[in-house]
Amino acid sequence: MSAATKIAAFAAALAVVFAAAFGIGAAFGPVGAPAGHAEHAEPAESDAPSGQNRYTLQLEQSLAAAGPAVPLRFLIRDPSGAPVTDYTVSHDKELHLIVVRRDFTGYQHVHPVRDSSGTWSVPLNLSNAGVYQVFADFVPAGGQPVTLSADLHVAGRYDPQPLPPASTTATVDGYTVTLSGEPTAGAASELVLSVTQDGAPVSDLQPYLGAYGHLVALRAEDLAYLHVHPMGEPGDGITPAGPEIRFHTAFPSAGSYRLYLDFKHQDKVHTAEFTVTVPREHQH
Ligand SMILES: [Cu+2]
Repeated sequence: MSAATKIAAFAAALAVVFAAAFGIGAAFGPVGAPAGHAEHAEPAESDAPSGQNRYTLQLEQSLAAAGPAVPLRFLIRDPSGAPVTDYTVSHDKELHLIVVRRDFTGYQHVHPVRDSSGTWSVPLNLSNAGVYQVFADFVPAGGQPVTLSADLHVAGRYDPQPLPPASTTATVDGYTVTLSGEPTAGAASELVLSVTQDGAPVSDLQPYLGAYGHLVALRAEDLAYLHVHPMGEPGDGITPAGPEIRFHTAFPSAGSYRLYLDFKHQDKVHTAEFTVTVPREHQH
């Protein structure tokens, strides 16, 4: 299995975590806006309820040569500047790394390994040149969830792709995934993703990092990273193993978003991708 398909979880697993994050969703909003963009150059710490702007993501190298397994190394520094070596496991992992090229292609959700000094490393599939955004999603021990991002520049000829048009169906590896729900700007939205294989509903999804599906949403305008939380978890007695997977998210604004659903079936992880348009006004 390639690094590109070693995709995994990022959202909060426990109902209590879900409840807490959901409750502050409106204030929490998108996170991980690119550092260095002028409009984000002066993050107001008081605006970050989790204090996440006081942590930093430091890539060892922000330039890389293209290749199918390019080693990436990085540190997470705490507000004092020290490398973070103590994390709270979320969805079976201390840290989830989401990597996507700025044109929303080349999506990867991987799990780096950490050494005792706090340096994380993971190979990335950077076969295609361009600027990638790297999101580190983690929970420092005793703290709130944090998502940080950094740019990774891959040298070579860049052939940017347009954002695919909005669609409620996606196909991947012989599966068709259908999206329903009413994405609403500035309010909680329930999204339902339904998985079929060769036209038949899939009702034997496998738990993957504590859930039947993991959904990452990125805002098309600025790659703001949205937290999306699965509803229910395997083994809770009420959450079915498909074909429907339900999520809660709060889209902060109208516009287009790119969604990436990871699900596991027959021992393989697949990623279905959607473009979603959140209408400017919601009709009640
Ligand atoms: Cu993950």
